[in-house]
Amino acid sequence: MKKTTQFKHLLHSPRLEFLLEAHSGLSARIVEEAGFSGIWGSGLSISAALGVRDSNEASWTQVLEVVEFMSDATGIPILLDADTGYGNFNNVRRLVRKLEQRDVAAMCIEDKLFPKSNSFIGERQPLADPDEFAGKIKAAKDTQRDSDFCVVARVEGFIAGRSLQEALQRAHLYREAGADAILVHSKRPDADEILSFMQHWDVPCPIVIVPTTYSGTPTACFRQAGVSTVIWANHLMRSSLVAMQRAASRIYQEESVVQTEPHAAPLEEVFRLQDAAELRAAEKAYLPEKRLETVGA
Ligand code: SPV
Ligand code: MG
Repeated sequence: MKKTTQFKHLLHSPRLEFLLEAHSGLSARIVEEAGFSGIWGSGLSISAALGVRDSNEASWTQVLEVVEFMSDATGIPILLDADTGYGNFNNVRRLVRKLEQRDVAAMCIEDKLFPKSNSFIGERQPLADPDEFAGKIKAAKDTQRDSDFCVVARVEGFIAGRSLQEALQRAHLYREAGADAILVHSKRPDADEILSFMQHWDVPCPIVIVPTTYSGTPTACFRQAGVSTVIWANHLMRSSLVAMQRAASRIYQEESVVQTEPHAAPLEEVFRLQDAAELRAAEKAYLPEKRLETVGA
């Protein structure tokens, strides 16, 4: 099944679905192997892995390069966090074309201003004019060639300290503009904003949430509230960060890798994740006999 169709089914499945963050080809493959049916191409994690801030410091083509590696490495759909769409409706149109060419199933755009800031930094971030943002959604939907490509519209009203009423109004407007799903974001330590939004959301349009600050809320609450999809947005990047810091400091202090070795993945595991076996087989099929010895096949 096409990745776009897989993602559309995921959004509309009667079960609560889960996406896990990835930020590279390797981490994307790890998400797929763990059993997830989809990947969140996190702007925060991709930026962090590139060593820059989540403020559009990585250009959109640099993000595209990363997501292309992720897409090539996996068979499950990717929802790319495309921030504000990297410009106006015209930039969004070009982005949709490029994502479709790279077999990225869906994109999420948020109603903030370019250059954006991460939602957990600062207070009262400026929001986009809702009508202008709705125009971006319409432009994206009019541009896609594959009818199953999905556009998720992200409402940042709660992040900017706006009311439930405004969040709902924006969500309705974006839905009418053609959004396939609405992502409602919140940075409260509890799920109150999300659950009250869900109580008032009476449209058959899937709702996606990102329980990072309210991760203590039992998942069953989201299921009960009728949420479509949960995004675990940054947990591979943050877990790998801790593991790398530990390893780096230990190796530095001990001037040796002996103690670290047992905690590191064996090289065979790295080769397996890279699918080195496929290359060995291809070499046997395509290289002349006399070259096989030199490549070790
Ligand atoms: C991301 O993962 O980049 C997100 C989610 O947009 S958040 O960091 O919560 O804004
Ligand atoms: Mg982001």
